[in-house]
Amino acid sequence: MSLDKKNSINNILEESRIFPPSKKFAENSNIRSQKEFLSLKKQALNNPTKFWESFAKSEIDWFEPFQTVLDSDNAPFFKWFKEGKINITYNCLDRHIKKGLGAKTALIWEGEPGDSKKYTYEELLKEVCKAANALKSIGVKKGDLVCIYMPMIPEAMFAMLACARIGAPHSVVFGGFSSEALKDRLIDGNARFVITADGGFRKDKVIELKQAVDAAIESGADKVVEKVVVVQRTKKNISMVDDRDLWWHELLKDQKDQCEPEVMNSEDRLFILYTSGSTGKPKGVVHTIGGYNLWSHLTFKWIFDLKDDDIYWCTADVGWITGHSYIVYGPLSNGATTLMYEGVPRPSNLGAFWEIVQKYKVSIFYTAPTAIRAFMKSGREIPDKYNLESLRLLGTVGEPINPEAWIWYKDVIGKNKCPIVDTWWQTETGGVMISPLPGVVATKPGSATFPLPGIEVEIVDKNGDKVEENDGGYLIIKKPWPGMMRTIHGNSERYLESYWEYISFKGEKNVYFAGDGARIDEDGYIWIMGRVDDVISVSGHRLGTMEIESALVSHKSVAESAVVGKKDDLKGEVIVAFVSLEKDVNGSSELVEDLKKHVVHEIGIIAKPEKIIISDSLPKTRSGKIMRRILRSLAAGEEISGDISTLEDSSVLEKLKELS
Ligand code: 7RM
Repeated sequence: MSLDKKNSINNILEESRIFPPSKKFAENSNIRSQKEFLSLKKQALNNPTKFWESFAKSEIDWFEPFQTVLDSDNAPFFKWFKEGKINITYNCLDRHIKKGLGAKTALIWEGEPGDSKKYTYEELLKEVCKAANALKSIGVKKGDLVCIYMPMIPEAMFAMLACARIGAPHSVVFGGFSSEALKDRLIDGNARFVITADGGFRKDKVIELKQAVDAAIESGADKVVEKVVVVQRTKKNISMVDDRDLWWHELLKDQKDQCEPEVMNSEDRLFILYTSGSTGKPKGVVHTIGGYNLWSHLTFKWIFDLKDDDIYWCTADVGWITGHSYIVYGPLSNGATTLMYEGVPRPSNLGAFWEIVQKYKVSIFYTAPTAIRAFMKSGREIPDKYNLESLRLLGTVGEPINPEAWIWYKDVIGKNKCPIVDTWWQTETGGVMISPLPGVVATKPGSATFPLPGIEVEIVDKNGDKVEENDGGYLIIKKPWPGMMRTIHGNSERYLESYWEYISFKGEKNVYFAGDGARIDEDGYIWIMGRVDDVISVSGHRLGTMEIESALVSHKSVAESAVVGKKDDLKGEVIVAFVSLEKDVNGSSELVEDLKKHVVHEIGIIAKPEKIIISDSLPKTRSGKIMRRILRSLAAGEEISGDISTLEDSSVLEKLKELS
């Protein structure tokens, strides 16, 4: 791991402009004074137990109260609110209805070919209960893992909440992952049930989800999967396997629309979500109910400054953590109106986003920098055609945002009246950790600003020593927080190694290492510099270089491979792969295409390499380690700097320079 490759990013993010919230926004915001903000921070610092206890009691409903706020006995396997009895769907649905909000719109759904639907809280609860009863009827029991592999349709939300209603943890797999990737996740999680669709509409194409489920089951997941429930979306022809496959609509038809929420323990699992790390296969990040409910709820409320009549839209897919926390659980737990859109930005539909904002009078809009850069590239003429007056707050997530894109977003979309919240967090953190509170914090373009109350962040070197102001270092989190991951499914050793043992922190144990580099400037603002491990981010999607390398090496013609990220104006990073071939295999452009296809088959379209460079050999140290630093420079077209004395055979370099 090294921080030097990130220096270039650091330079781009040198930025001194500062934007305080407008008077109008600040006056009406939920947390509006610096004093209030600082007082929250101070309370959290002085007495964290009391701080979390009071929010857990005031914001979340419990069937039975907790006694212990935080149990650190087996740290870093922390437990939160451990005696508490809870069901997150009660907090997301029933309690709002009891307060008379049953007729409020919970979900607005905008489908890709132009269809749309709305569900009130009452209607949503009924759908969830029917689905919950349907799952019970096919044998799903408390504790069973249910895999959800679906397009962005309301049933994806119903399915997640139905699982949570009956205490069956879900494992949502993004619809862009291939059957191979799905198979690995089904087997790793031991998922007995799959909920999918006959297809999904994406980028003018139909994605064949059911076929992928069939292929995953045929190629090995048959040893875990028993039943497959299929939502009808595209009405394309698919085959149904007797005794295994069931249509969602047939299964739900005669179900009762009432289902008592299962009384769960706070520390029971709510879901597993797979994410990429620097080594090995993707990790199944485990989140449990009580802490995650509080954290997704509270962060949503703080950061998006929620008002009763807000129309909130997060453009993520429910297959990612952003969709879990900020399309489903955070907004619903707060009784908000959340919008779900089936489409993703692409050249032919960039206007669709602003049409949706105009049509539904969206007031809070949350998206990724990669989308903003795509909007920016296609010109302001497109958004300028629409009425965006309803917007009052804008957010970004997923990768560092470059100041140009930030300013464009603020000006062209936000008409310079909307604050921007740049939110830093991870699958592992459950919810946002670093972000401005929009009514209080003056923002700097490209900085996620400050940690939220209760979150203690520091930037340190490898030994755990605090680095100097403006120096890059490792971002660590010094105290546990309710929304934190609990472990990696089936691999607690990896949980310890990846997050808790990497930095030897002076004097303190249980310091969480996020995998990101960052610096803190002279005003205390945090600037995220990107991953410091072998994780690359393509359009904000996390991919491990190891995963892609394994996919390449599993091709019969490939002997060895090394994958690096290359900076890209639109996508943040793109994938460049260097491969050497098996003896007697010759490189050709057909082979390169075939290798790209192979990676798409093994992982999914999001992992398709932009470029594959075939070479006789790869640059290695004398001890046989591939020198990725050199490959990164080659991919970027930069001069090779730094020490190359450990390189075993320097002639490799010359050859590679010609090829890249
Ligand atoms: C929410 C999400 C996590 C990684 C994280 C960072 C990067 C996320 C920001 C960011 C700079 C941000 N979860 N990241 N948000 N970098 N500024 N505001 O993306 O698990 O898929 O990815 O994403 O590197 O470690 S994730």
